[in-house]
Amino acid sequence: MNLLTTCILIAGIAIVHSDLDAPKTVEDVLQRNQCICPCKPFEEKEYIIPISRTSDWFGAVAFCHSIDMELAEVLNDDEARALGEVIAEEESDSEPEFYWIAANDLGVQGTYRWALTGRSVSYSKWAAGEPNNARGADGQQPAERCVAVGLEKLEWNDFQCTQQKRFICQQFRDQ
Ligand SMILES: [Ca+2]
Repeated sequence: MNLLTTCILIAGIAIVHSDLDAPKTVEDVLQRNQCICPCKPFEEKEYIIPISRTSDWFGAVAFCHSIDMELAEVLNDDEARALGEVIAEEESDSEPEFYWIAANDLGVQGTYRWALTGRSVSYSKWAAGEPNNARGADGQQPAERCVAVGLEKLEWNDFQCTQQKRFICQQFRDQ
């Protein structure tokens, strides 16, 4: 057997072996190539709460943009946990305190979307009885259309978008 034949034989064995060993499902691919899809989203996304600043919901969207961030989206349990950690680091002197996030139903009442992307809100952590689209005690106020996260239980509630609240911005780190 000359060298060329040996090389072809080895290459052939390698191909057959790699075929047998090839990933067969998306999960296989992701497990073998974790850099394709990081398992820890917070290696690439971070939340911040601008210090001592309150705003209505629209101002919160604008402020986050002004510092090259966007109002926070919370897409899954991992993100909810990370958001909770950022809120827990805050010192609060007023209770109960809420923080604006990007969810709103300004387009179609009852259909919640994320401000910037327009993606539907599929993951959510509504408090019991929320969202209630409340219109104030006299029933004459504009309906509640913008969502904030509560300091204590990290549950969501809808509020009138013109209320002044703290808010949370997000940004994606460069990979
Ligand atoms: Ca409400």
